[in-house]
Amino acid sequence: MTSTARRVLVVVPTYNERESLPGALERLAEHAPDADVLVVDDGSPDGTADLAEKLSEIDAPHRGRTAIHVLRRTAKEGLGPAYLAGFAWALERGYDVVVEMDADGSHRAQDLPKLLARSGDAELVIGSRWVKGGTVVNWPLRREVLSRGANLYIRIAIGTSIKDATAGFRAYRADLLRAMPLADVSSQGYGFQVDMTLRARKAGARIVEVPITFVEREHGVSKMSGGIIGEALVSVAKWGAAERAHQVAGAFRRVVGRG
Ligand SMILES: Nc1nc2c(ncn2[C@@H]2O[C@H](COP(=O)(O)OP(=O)(O)O)[C@@H](O)[C@H]2O)c(=O)[nH]1
Ligand SMILES: [Mg+2]
Repeated sequence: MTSTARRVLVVVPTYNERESLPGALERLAEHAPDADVLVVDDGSPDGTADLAEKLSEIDAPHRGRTAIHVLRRTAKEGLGPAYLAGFAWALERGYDVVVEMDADGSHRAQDLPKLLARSGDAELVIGSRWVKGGTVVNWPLRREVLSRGANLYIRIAIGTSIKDATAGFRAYRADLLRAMPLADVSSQGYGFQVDMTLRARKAGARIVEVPITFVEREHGVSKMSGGIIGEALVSVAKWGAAERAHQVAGAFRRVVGRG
């Protein structure tokens, strides 16, 4: 069989996304009718999980074979733990490809086939705003400057050529997730994405970026705080220093001929 027979799970973390979720799921069913969806909700007070469960019972016109599952978590613990729970759920059920995708419409379902097409030859495919052909719609200049600046800082600090390491629209091959140590991932938000990128690199993964169009949400509010940005920047400095120390130690061992 060709790669189209792979089983794909799209993990969609939600916190108060009642207004955005129905459209996001509808577009997913339309553009990726063979993928299943797992909504991972952290006890949204607005009833997002109940709504997701209702939607899973409706026969949407485009849904095809798509199943919508809901994983209810009791407390808001942040994006990282929600994704880790979603990955574990996917691996237990034998999915071949696991996608990260926001519920707020920022990640367009019509870009997903592009990501999935590349996941045949790359273990991690990043939907990138900052490679040629990638773009952002409805972002104020200061957000663009912040994201581009943060990614430049990451490139320099950890020595990577990846242009959008904070991106949250990704396709992981399950074999990569199985090979990555995930038990000690404690980072949140943007830091989680960078952390996962570094871990994928360490696991020897082929990582590619494909250009996407990122559309700022129309409904609801961002859950990312200044604290989450700060956490990411501090973590990157730490990881960068550790990488450098590792490289220096390696060079030293080569020079003195030990190992
Ligand atoms: N389950 C869960 N989802 C979250 C949490 N924080 C954010 N999300 C979801 O993660 C996605 C991205 O968050 P968002 O606030 O849009 O971040 P931004 O696009 O970087 O401003 C959205 O689908 C949110 O609902 C959380 O603590 N738990
Ligand atoms: Mg968003």
